Amino acid sequence: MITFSKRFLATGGLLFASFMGPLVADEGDQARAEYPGGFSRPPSQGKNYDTWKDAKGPDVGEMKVDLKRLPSKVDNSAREQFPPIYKQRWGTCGQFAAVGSIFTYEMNILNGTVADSDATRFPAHFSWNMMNRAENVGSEAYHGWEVAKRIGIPTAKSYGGVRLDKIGVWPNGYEIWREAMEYRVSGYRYSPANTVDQLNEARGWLFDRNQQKAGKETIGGIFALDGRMGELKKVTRTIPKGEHAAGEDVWIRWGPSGYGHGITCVGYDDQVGFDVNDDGKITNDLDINGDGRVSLADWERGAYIVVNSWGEKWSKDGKIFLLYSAMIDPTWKRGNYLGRAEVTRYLPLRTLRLKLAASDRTDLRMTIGIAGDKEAAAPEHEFAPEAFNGWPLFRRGNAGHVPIAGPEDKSPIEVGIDLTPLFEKLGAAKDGEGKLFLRLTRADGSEAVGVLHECAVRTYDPKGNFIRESEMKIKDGNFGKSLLMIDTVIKGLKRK
Ligand SMILES: [Ca+2]
Ligand SMILES: [Ca+2]
Repeated sequence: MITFSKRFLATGGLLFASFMGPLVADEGDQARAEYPGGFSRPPSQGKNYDTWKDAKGPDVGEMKVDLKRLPSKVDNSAREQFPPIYKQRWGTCGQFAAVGSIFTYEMNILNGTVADSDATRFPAHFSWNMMNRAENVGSEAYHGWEVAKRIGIPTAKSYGGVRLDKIGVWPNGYEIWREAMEYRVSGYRYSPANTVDQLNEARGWLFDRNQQKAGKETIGGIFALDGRMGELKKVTRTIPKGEHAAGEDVWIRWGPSGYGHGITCVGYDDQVGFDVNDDGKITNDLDINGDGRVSLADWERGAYIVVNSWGEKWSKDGKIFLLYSAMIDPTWKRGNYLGRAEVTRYLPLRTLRLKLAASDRTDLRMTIGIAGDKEAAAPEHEFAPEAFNGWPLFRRGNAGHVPIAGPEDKSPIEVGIDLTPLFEKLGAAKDGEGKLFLRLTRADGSEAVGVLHECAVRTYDPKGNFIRESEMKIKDGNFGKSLLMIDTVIKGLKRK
């Protein structure tokens, strides 16, 4: 099953072909962050968009790798923070890797919890339904991590499971959207693994993030991987009797054809090997690819441990080895990189609770503004939430031209939007009172219509406890044919 959409590959490949470096790197190349192709961050943000900017942890290559500490094997999927091996349906692989597995794992480590129930697991479909155009198309890991940065991810418990049984459904319930705000990604990064230095940094990340702490265990990180999955039989081998990990399967290369498939790299085993060139021995010091030098590309021993979302029975246990050398594949222009994410907790102080219907959620246009004077005629600061403006961040990856609740469902839904950053922009207000503005309309040329049923501002204390709700008056909630504008006085602001 190939779950990467042709359309995404075509645009990404054409736009970004010029940014891609040589796939066979110089052996001296150090570990470093890189944004390969169009699949590692949203092209709409331009070349200067730093996806690690808000992360607290050290960037790729900043920490010294201490090889002496690294054990010969690490498998983080055996940890209690790692969720079960899932069986995906539809083109959800990217989100099963990015959110279902990696986000869940990292959030449980951060929280000191274990991923043993839906209360501590995170859904693949929430972020998927923000970008899949309400169709069965593939996604990239960054889609999920950007949704987690900008909206957050609700737990599988409040969402209704790790997956839903229908494509394109948005959750109905303020508390689901409010809960999502708490669980966020602070930054994400991609790095190549084409040289021994880069491989060692990756092994260090898998072991303890290259962050040794005296007297304290640091739990290792995991990676998103994009594998080429066509003709897998040609590259899948079973480790023969008498060898380390005999009977297990190993990919000696990526598939010779096909598109990207999101999978999760959970560890490594330096002892796993396979006699790729069939010379009767497993070596790391012979030039087996005939390029006149010995490099990581020639290694027959040492493998990543990969979890796939094709069920726990796939390849015996849902997992497979991937030779370190397979990451160097000059036949695949897209290239292979390791993606990591840092997660964080966040509590909003002000939110907007909305109950609304809309005939086309991608054509919806919503702005929320604020002014530090309750008599103001116009906002001083304004923002346009991505999810309610057709996801401009993702360009063609949007939530589909369907009603806001999902395909063929015209009912209104109740959602929540974080207003805290908007209020922070304001700083202080005259007399401690200001004005909040909400504008609802539709995209130029669209026929979309909608109805705003309820609108209220909610206030929380810094510990996340609900303080109060102030409902805004709506005279006529219809929008689309005409612009809907409502405003309300906001109290309790810092005084100028
Ligand atoms: Ca050999
Ligand atoms: Ca060679």
